[in-house]
Amino acid sequence: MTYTVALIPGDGIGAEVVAAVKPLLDDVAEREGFEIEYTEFDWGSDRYLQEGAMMPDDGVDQLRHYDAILLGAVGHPDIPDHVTLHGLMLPIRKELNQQICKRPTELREGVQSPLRGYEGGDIDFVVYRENTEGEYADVGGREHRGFEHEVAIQSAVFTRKGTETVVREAFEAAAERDGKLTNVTKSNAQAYGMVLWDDIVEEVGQEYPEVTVERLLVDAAAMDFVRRPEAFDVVVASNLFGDILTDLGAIISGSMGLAPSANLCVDGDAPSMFEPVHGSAPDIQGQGIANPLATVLSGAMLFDDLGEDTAGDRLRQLVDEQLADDSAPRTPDLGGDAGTDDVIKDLRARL
Ligand code: GGG
Repeated sequence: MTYTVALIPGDGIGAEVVAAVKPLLDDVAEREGFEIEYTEFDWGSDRYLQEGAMMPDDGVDQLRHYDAILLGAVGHPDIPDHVTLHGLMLPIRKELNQQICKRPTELREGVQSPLRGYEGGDIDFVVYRENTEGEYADVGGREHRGFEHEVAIQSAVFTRKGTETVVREAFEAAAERDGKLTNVTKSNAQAYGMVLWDDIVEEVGQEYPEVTVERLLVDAAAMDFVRRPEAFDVVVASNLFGDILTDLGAIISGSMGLAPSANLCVDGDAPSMFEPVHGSAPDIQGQGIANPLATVLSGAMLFDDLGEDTAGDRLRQLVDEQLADDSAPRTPDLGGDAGTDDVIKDLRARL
């Protein structure tokens, strides 16, 4: 079996980790009896600086026929962040109907959390983030630029279909896991979209009597991620809140360098996209010290999505073995002094 994967290394350390991880994915695929045929796309900020666009006009259409997409990161110190995000990552998610973003949050054995008293296994939840609308819908405007009466309007869009899609997926996950769903909104202050969201959680919840639903305002949720992270099982949140909470989740689980994500196409007629949660990190770009494990774990989610679960499990097992081994190489974000390539070399040797 040969799968086609569109590879978008992107910017900064995104390109570094994708290049490092690719041979490991090939090794695991070969062992499990399948092959990956990559097509690399040099889209991103360098292209923007030369040609004025992060990707070609028909970029998203070029991706449609692949089995999956692996993305590194976007972001460049000389380009405003909204330009890079809206020029590449957000249109791919939106136009390929990747309505669900799944972000597992685990404190793994051998990894130290900045939270006192927490050890490997103590934090283990998954965040389902609405991924194509909400606060990231490209709706709004800016008038009277530079004048005293300048005004900008940024609208959040919550559709019944989009909200129900992610909420249902989160209930399904909760029913399969520990039976607890935390619904995060700010419906005391945002009386339209977020109240619709809460209503939908209540409606869909009727179909899952085995799932206990907890409602938290996002400020309380942020506090509880730090105060009692062990209490979470499945979390469902809007685009913005899910984005913020999963960075917090990554840090309490040891490092941004360990957090994977999957942007899942819900209607099955376009590929899903897998990417580390971290960005392009220009502060460490070019030093060869970026942690590649978030991309390895994103690769594991990509394998799961292709139906190659054994290969996905093998990758997760390799990462777990490495992190549990005191003498294994670790990048500086995990307190070590090893480089990106050392970590991958060690994983390949373990295989
Ligand atoms: N690896 C993905 C990446 O570049 N993340 C940076 C970022 O700003 N992400 C925002 C988002 O996931 O919506």
